[in-house]
Formats: sequence, C-alpha cells, structure tokens
Amino acid sequence: MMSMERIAEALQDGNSVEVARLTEEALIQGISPAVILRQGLVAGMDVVGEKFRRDEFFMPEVLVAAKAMKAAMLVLRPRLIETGARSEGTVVIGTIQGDLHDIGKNLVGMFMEGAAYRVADLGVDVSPERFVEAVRTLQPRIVCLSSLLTTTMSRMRDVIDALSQAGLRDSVKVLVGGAPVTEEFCRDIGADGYSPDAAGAVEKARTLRS
Ligand code: B12
Repeated sequence: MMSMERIAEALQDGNSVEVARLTEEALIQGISPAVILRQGLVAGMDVVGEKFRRDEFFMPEVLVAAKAMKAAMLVLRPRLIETGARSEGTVVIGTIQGDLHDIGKNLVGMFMEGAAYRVADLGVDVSPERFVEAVRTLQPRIVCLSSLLTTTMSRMRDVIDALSQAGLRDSVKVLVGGAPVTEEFCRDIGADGYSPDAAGAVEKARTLRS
C-alpha cells in the first residue's frame, strides 16, 4: 500500500506530474479519496506553509506546490463528488476581496458538491457587491466566505453588512472559514457558522436551516 508521505513529499517538491500520478495510483490501490486528501495533499501543503513561514521556502516554491495540489485535485474531484440528481440546494462560495488564496475554498466547494449541493463558485477577490448580486440571482441556501489573510478577513463583515443592507440577510446562512478565522470571529461578525476544515463545512451546512 502506498504511503501518503510519498504524495506529501512530491507536493513539497512541486512535482505536479508525480503528485497527480501518485494520487491516481493510490486511488487504484483502493485508498479512500479523503485519506489521500488529508494525509497526503493537505499534510504536504501544511509543511509547505510551515517552511514558507520559516523562510525556508519562498513564493516560487509555494506557487509550484499549489499548482501540484491543483493537479491532484483534478484527479480526486470525480471521486469526491457524488453524481446524481438529488440536490440539497445551492451554495455560493468565494474568497473575499483582496485575497487570492483559493485552494481551501476549492476544497470546501468540492466537499459541498460531494454532499449534493449545487455550487456556484465566484472565484477569488470577490467584492461584497458580487456576493450580494449572486445571492439575489441564485437564491442559495448558504454563502461560504473564505479568507486566508488577517489583513483582509474583516471584509467578511462587509459582505454580511452588504447582505443586510440589500434586505437579503435573512434569506441565507453565512458560513465562514480559512486559516485565520475562528469561532469567536464568526460570532463577532454575525456569521451563522464556522468550520476549521472542508468536511466540517458540510456538517455545519447540514445543521443550518434557512
Ligand atoms: C499556497 C499559499 C499561497 C499561494 C496561493 C495559491 C492559491 N491558488 O491559493 C500564493 C503563493 C499565491 C500566496 C500568496 C500570498 N500569501 Co499565501 N499562503 C499559502 C499557504 C502556504 C497555503 C494555503 C493553502 O492553500 N493551504 C491549504 C488549504 C487546504 O488550507 P486552507 O486554505 O486553510 O483551507 C482549509 C480551511 O481553512 C477551511 N476553509 C477554507 N476556506 C473556508 C471557507 C469556509 C466557509 C469554511 C467553512 C472553511 C474553509 O477548509 C479548508 C480545507 O480543509 C499559506 C500557509 C498556510 N499553511 O496556510 C500561506 C499564507 C496564507 N499566505 C500568506 C501571505 C502573507 C501571502 C501573501 C501576502 C505573500 C506576499 N507577501 O505576497 C500573498 C497574498 C496574495 C493575496 N492577495 O491573496 C500568509 C498569511 C499571513 C496572515 N496572517 O495573513 C500565510 C499564512 C503564510 C505565512 N505563514 O506567512 N500564498
């Protein structure tokens, strides 16, 4: 059975081809997509983040690792997502304005799709106005806001305020997440739920009824 460390190491090397190949091989060996994701890919990305923090890695290394993560996610995606007509409703998701990180957001989106939600992904650097417009037109049950930067995480509050001003706040539940986000921050800005990871985001979504 393949060790998940091999995937984590190839990810740290930024070897997209190898990471995608190993991911495929692990799936063929019957290793569950969730294990590959958590113990291989996310674990590898955690090391990249730690090395970046310690100045052992710089932006180019982080970028190639992020690219390798995306290559593996393309392989994992069909396995994480259940097909079928059943739908739990729509989820609008995006990374808030000023922030370009999207790996965690994409994972949350994939897990939501896997849990039979229709996902409308607005991308990164999304303004409060664009969130409001998407809620107005798509009428989702849930809006997911992602933020990785402490400098721009307060924009989450701006999205919630903009929804209130547009008279849409009561029609939708707001879930927040991303590395610097906490339960306390969630309460402070008046969001409805927080989760530290993608699997928990789905659990949270299920417990919220709008
Ligand atoms: C990859 C990365 C990048 C890549 C992003 C590539 C991409 N396409 O996303 C690049 C190189 C572009 C980048 C740029 C920058 N980065 Co950067 N980056 C990272 C890194 C190493 C990993 C982030 C990641 O993808 N993690 C893996 C995913 C799976 O985890 P996650 O995002 O946390 O998501 C999980 C949970 O948080 C949660 N979640 C996420 N979103 C949501 C949403 C909801 C609703 C819910 C419920 C849950 C949830 O579920 C996810 C899955 O479990 C982190 C370090 C780290 N360990 O976090 C730094 C980090 C986030 N970056 C940082 C910085 C400073 C920057 C730059 C400002 C650097 C610079 N000087 O230019 C720029 C900012 C650009 C911008 N305007 O956004 C800092 C932020 C510091 C801070 N406190 O604000 C960090 C923490 C690094 C550090 N230790 O200093 N970065």
